[in-house]
Formats: sequence, structure tokens, C-alpha cells
Amino acid sequence: MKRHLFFFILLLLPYFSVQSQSFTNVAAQLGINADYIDLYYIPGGGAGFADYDNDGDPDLIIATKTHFKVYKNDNNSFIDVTAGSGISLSGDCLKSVVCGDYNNDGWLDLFVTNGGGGPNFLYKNNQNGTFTRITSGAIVTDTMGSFGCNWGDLDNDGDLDLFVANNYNQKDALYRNDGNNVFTKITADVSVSENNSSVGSALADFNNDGKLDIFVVNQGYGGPSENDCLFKNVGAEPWYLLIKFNGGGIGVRVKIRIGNYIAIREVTGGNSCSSQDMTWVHFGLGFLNDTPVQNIDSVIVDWHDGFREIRTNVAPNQELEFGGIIGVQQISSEIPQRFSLSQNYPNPFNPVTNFYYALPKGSDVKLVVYNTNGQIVKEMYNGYQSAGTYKAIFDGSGYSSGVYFYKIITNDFTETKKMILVK
Ligand SMILES: [Ca+2]
Ligand SMILES: [Ca+2]
Ligand SMILES: [Ca+2]
Ligand SMILES: [Ca+2]
Repeated sequence: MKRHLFFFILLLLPYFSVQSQSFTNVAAQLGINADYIDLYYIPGGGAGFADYDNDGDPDLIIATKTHFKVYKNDNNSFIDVTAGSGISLSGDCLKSVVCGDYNNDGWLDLFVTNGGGGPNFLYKNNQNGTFTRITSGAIVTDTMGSFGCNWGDLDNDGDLDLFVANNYNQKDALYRNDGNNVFTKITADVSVSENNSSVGSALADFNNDGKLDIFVVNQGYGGPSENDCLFKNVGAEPWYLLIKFNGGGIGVRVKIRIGNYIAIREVTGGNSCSSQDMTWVHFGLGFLNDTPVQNIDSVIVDWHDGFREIRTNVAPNQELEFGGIIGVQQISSEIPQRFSLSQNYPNPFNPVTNFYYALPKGSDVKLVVYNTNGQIVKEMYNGYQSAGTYKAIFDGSGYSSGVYFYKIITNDFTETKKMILVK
């Protein structure tokens, strides 16, 4: 079945190449010199983009068989910083590299699977471009042939747990995050009960109940082929927040804050071997059982182009949507005579309104929306824009009725206007 799919994709390749004439291989030009020949030893190997140094640019992390590389994105070229990263991986057969902030300090940590039978690797981000290897606990001492792996808050308690798909007729593994770099291996669960040969695993909340479910791709090793498995999550706490993105979301960074609790997620295109998690972002919030609050203080979504969306006082246990056409777009490059900011239309509005602004010369532009207390509720744009006319679309879905102000700030021009959201 999978072999058939593989040949089907091969048959389609000529058609795809016709469609993709605008792509060229720029790896060498950008400074990426990974050796990919060994990938064919066992199909797979992992690579993924993740902003490990929190500078807003996605960095590239590659784990292929015996090679591990960290490439820092420096103004759209990549610098090999592996040697200075504190990561020294000499696995038998590296398969996946997944990034997740398991200790909720706002910095992405790394987990790398080893398909060759040696232990897997967990590296904690030191917040300065280097990592420290975690060496104790079953999560890094189990010796299986591990292929796929996924960070996800599977019990919805507020921290990331880890699922690992093991090959060679070995049980898969589930490690519950207990805080302080301690993970407990869960053995009494149906998701880790079968001696099968798994090559990949993916997490998604397929039934929209706020609990992450697990899909496992099984291969059948040295015997008959095996069925894949879908495990519905029936045990997690009933507290969560799901965020989806209109118009994609790969590369988006999401941060939530509730009092002193901060958690981040970054949407990837799938860093686990042979699989891809859902591109929705999931947060477990089970700790609210003990300390109930009405609202999540803030949800901040950073798009890869510098666009930032902020919503405050967001109710838990819902799906929130961000992005898409909402934002700022240039509608004319004709050079206007002077700076201007238009009145929004419609006004009053519910929930979407738009306004225009004009830049007679290229400028650093900051465009913010704030409430009557002077608190910024949304940063619509922050960066350089060339001369022209721009349309800004504001979505008030996540906000309460009331008066808001939108303000444009450039070196030569600042103006504020009032708008009214009525629900
Ligand atoms: Ca970066
Ligand atoms: Ca971290
Ligand atoms: Ca958890
Ligand atoms: Ca579910």
C-alpha cells in the first residue's frame, strides 16, 4: 500500500516539476552543506525550521543518520553554529528532531530520536544560543530504535509531554512531563501497548474536544505489514485552548500568558519522521482546575513577516482563529503627495473594519490599536514600508464592545483616530 503510494508520487513528479519552475536549490548559496547521501540507508531523517534563538527568524536544524547540524538564520543566509551549540550528537541513525519548550521558559528545547538502538537525546535551551544535554530518566536512557516523535501536552496539564514511535517490533513510548526536567514513562496505556514497528507518529485533535490524539504509522518489520493506529485521547484534563490560522500558519509563534504562567508553541511543517502534526496550535490548561481564572490574560501571535496579533482576556476551552486577510496590505505603489490616515469604515463596526494610510516616502511604520486605558490591544504592523498607499483590516472578533483608537507612528508623521466596536 505504502509502496504503491510511493510509486504514485514518483509518477506525479514530472507534473510537479512543471508547476515548480520558480524554485531553485539555494542551499549551498545560503551556506547549508548537509550531506544527504546517507538518507537512503534507511528512508527518513529529520529536518525542521525553528527559531531556537528567539530573534524572529526561523533557524534550520537537521538530523540525518549520523549527521546533526544547527544552522542559524542570519539575514536569510545560514551559518553553521553546530560546534558552538553545545550539541554533540553521534547517534547511530538520527531520525527526527522536534522542538518544543518543555520547561515553559519561552525558549525552544530539542529532542532527537535515534533509530539505531542507542538512546535518544534531549537538549535544554540555555537561552544564549547553547544547549545542555539532559542525561537522566527513561526519556534519554531507553534504548529502542526510535523514529518519529512529537511534543504535545497530552494530559492537558500545561506542559509538553513526548510521544516516541519505536520501530523493530518494540512498544512505542509515552513520557509524561512532571516538571523540573523530570519525565515519567507511562507504560499502562493502550497507545504504548503493542509490539509493532512504527516509523512515524502525528498529533492532532481530530474530534475537536481539546485533547490531542495520536496517529501512529506502522511498517511491519521482518514480518507481515501492520495496521496504522489512531488513539483517541480520553484521559486528559478538560481545559485547553486551540488556535487555528486562516491562510496557513507554518512558522507562526504563539505565546500565551496567564498570571505567571507562560507557554509558547511554534507551528512547523512536520519535523517528526514520516509524519506531520496538525498545524493548529494546542495548549493544555488543566492547572486551571486548581487555580480557576475567567480568562487567559493574553494570546500573542507572531507571523513570520513581522506581523503581530494580540488578544487579551480570552476565554479558555475554545477555538480561536487568527490571520488570513486580516492585517496590512499595500494597495498602490503610486507615490502620494503627503502622509495621511483615513477614518475607518464601517464605523461603528462588528467585527471587521478597515482604514487606509499613505506614505509619500519609505518609512519605519508602527501601526497599533489601543483601548481607552491606553493599553495596546493589537500591533498591526511594525517595520519598514516603501512609499505607497496601504489598507489595514482590523478584526474585532476577540475584543469587547467599546471605543478603540488606531494610531500610525512614523518618523515624520503620527496620527490617531477613534473607532467604535458594537457587538
Ligand atoms: Ca532564529
Ligand atoms: Ca525551554
Ligand atoms: Ca503535560
Ligand atoms: Ca481529541
